[in-house]
This record gives sequence, structure tokens and C-alpha cells, in this order.
Amino acid sequence: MSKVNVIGLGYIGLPTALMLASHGVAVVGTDYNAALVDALNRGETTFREEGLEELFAAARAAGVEFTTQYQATDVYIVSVPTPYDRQSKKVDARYVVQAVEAVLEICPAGAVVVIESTVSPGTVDRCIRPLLARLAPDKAVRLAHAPERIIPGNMIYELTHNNRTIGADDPETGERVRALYASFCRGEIAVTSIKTAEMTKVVENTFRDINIAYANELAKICRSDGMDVYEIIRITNKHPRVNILSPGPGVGGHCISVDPWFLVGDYPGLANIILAARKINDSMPEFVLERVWEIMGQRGLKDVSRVGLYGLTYKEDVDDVRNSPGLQMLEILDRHLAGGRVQTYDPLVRRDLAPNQHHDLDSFLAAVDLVVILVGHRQILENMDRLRDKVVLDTRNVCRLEGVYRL
Ligand code: SAJ
Repeated sequence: MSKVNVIGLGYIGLPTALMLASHGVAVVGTDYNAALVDALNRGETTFREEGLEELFAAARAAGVEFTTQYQATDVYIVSVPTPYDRQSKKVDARYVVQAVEAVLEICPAGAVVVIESTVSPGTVDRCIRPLLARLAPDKAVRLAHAPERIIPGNMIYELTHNNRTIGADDPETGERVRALYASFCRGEIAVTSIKTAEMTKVVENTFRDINIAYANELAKICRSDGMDVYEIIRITNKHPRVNILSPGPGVGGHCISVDPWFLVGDYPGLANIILAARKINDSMPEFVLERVWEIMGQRGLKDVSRVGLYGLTYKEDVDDVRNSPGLQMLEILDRHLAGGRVQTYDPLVRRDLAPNQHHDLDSFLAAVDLVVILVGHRQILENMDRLRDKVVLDTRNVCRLEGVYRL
């Protein structure tokens, strides 16, 4: 079997490299971040994820390597970030382009370059394919797209069990890449064209964004007219064809809050529900802050510095803070000159991200009168009793204490 060079050892690249290595594939992982590579070579994982430590140990035993250098291998898997341009809303493929440029310099003839990073439909044709003709016209490099589908918090399980999509230019390359992923993936692997694979990925995440937006819009409607959105969702979900998701403080993470913008940027005028959903979900942090002021007024609380945000990650039991509703709220508060005043705490975030950030639950609770639950980490579920003497705004519907406020 061929050797694989995984480029980009972040949330997707690292587990993918480890998974391949622990299933008998020769793997070398490359990342330009020397500190990250050093940590991996010392035997330390770089983020927390259920089952990652065990998988890391198995992959190390199987000989996985980590380096800052690109390697000459038969297959490359590129899993680098793809942000979007804040102005145009289009995908910013610069990191993928840089990675592929570097690969083309070093790869042998006939190599396969698999893009795992999420890109909008047509990106490979527009930004990657021309590089092959320009930089390696004689190498007959093959392209494929294998968008990842794993959910943080359950990555290892999903890497093994999820169905996947492989886009390739020709059946032969599709089959080669399919066989590689089938080394660890027990799900069904659909092989299609590159553009179709690009679109399916963006469409999946947009589907979820739209459905979360519906729940969030219902929360606002119900709040405006004294109805209990949670009871309404619970009852309507008894209908066999209705499955409304949960309202929350907003949509964070690096996927669902980003990918729909690619469609808005590429298909202006056509992507209407998609744009509306993005706006609704992006408005939620502000909506939560309005609830906070409302509740402070009702309870006669005047001191903003006695308000505490619990949870800075984008969802429960992960340590990822990218685009998190908590950080968005801090940004809004900053604009209103109140940013440095609220208290914050997240048991999974060790880095200092805010001025009044606590690093243990005791000191956080001692400093606040009003707790805003932004993330339902296991820790708070297990310590709910300790909120009995606090005013609580629960944006995740996880607190069963009496008198708790909700969205
Ligand atoms: N959220 C809600 N209400 C809900 C569900 C989620 O407010 O009912 C919020 C979460 O708290 C979070 C955000 O939405 O802030 C997104 O979280 P998520 O758990 O829905 O999804 P991600 O971003 O962790 O992972 C998604 C997944 N995509 C889909 O479910 C379609 C995952 O399978 C993808 O691999 C991943 O995006 C990705 O990398 O693209």
C-alpha cells in the first residue's frame, strides 16, 4: 500500500492521519507549526477529544511520523483551514493553494492529491487544477476531494462509522482513494465527481444551519408572545415528519457558521433561505445579551461585573472556541465598553481569552450573581445544585432548577 502525507495536523488532519496509521497505512503528517509538530513528537496530543489519546498511542506504535517538511509520497491528504472572506463571503482557499503548491514541488509523478478541506463547488476547478498545469505539467498528478464529516466530540467513532463522499476526475482515482479510506471507514463510500462532492459537503452543513435557525427563530417568536418554545418543540417533534432542533445562544465552530456563507457568496440572489438562516443564527448572541439586561432589570441586579458567562467553547464537552457564541458575546460587550467587566469561565479552556476569566468553578461562582449557561458541559450538569442561590439564564435548556430563565 502507498505512503500518505497528511498536510495540516489540526482537528481533522490529525485524527485522519492517526486513523490511517493505526490501520496499516504508512503515514507521515506535516504541519508548518513547529511547536505543534514538536508536541506530537513528544507524544502529546494537541487538543482534547474522546478516544484521541488511545488512537494516538496506537498510531505511534504503528510508526506514524510528524514533521514540518513536505514528503515525497504517492498520496497526499490536504486538511488545512478554509476560512471565508468577510467581505465577499466567498471561500478563501489560500491555505489549500499554498499546500498544493508545496506538494507539487516535491511529489513524484502519478501522485494523488486529496483535498479534505471544505471548499465551495468549483473551487478545485478554479483554484487547484490550474496549479497542476502551471507547476507540474509532466507529473500527471490526480486530484480528488474527500470532504470530512466528523463531529467534534464524537470524531473517532464517526471517522469509523460515517458514510463518506469521494469526488474524483476518473473512476480509477476514485477507486484508489476509496480503497485508502476503506482501510478504516466502515460506512458506505460514495464515489462521484469533484464538484458534486464539494457541493454535498457545503449542503450538509447548510442544512443543519437552516434547521438550527428555525429553532432559534421560534425561540424569539415564542419569547415575544409568552409561549414556551421548548414545550412547543417537544410536542411538535411527536409528529412523524417533524424534527426541530434546539434553540441556543448561536452557532459556532468552524463548519456550520462558515460553510453556508460560501453559497451566499457564490450564488447571490439565489441563496436566500441560506442567508436568512445565517443572519438569524448570528443574531443570537445579541439576543442573549438582551435577555441578560431584561433579567437584570426584573431582578434588580445592577452590577454587570456580577454577571458570569459559563462556557466559552462553541458547544458542550469540546475545547474548541472558534466562532463560539461566548466569544461573540464578549466582542459585542467590548463594543459597548462592557467587555472587561463580565466574569467568564469554561472548564475546558485553559488559555486566557477574556479579562475576568476564572479557571475554577468555585472562584467563578463566588464572583457572580447571575449565571448565563452558554454551553451544557458535563461539568455544569453534574454541579447544577451549586446554582441554587444564583439567578440563572439557561440558553441550552439543561438546567432543571426552579425559577431558571430561558431564551
Ligand atoms: N447547535 C444548536 N442547536 C442544535 C444543534 C447545534 O444551537 O440543535 C449549535 C451548537 O451548539 C454549535 C453549532 O450549532 O454551536 C454547531 O454544532 P454541531 O454540533 O451542530 O456541528 P459541528 O459544527 O460540531 O459539526 C458539523 C457537523 N455537520 C453536520 O452535522 C451536518 C459535522 O458532521 C461536520 O463534519 C462538521 O460540521 C464539519 O467539520 O463540517
